[in-house]
Amino acid sequence: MKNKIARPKVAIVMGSQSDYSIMKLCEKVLKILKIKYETKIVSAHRTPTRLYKFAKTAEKNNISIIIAGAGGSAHLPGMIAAITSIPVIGVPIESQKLKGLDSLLSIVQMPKGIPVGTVAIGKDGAINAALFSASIISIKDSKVKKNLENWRTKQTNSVKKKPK
Ligand code: RP5
Repeated sequence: MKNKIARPKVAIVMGSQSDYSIMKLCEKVLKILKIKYETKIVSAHRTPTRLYKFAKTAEKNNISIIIAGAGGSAHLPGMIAAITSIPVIGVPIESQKLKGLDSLLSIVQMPKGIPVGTVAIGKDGAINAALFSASIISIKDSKVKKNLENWRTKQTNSVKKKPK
């Protein structure tokens, strides 16, 4: 009997409920591309035990990629990456006072040894984090590759030749 290989799953995590209006764009894109995902609030400073348990069990729970959105000092993606070797993509959330520059620098400036892939601040970053996950999954999953290629073709076709 053949062993059933589990489809790759993405975990979308965020530091606070207030990040969800941005992070739900990851869900939207993954849904379109037919990629399995789970979504959780995991805060590095408010729920450190939850963070540790999540990162420690991610591999056992068949998570292939983790997208972590955080704002302000934004240590969530780096902390998760320190606990698991599953690839982590950080989405800098736009903060009120510094407009997300704080989040961006916190996530992108990981010292050598523990990498975190970093995308743009806010909505663009959330969408690109999901698309980037799809690209990584596409290496081994031909269905996702096809879905991603279709998505790109649609995008190309939606660009008009002349402005109105
Ligand atoms: C971070 O603090 C979260 O990722 C969020 O972006 C920011 C503000 O959180 P709230 O005060 O809105 O809960 O942990």
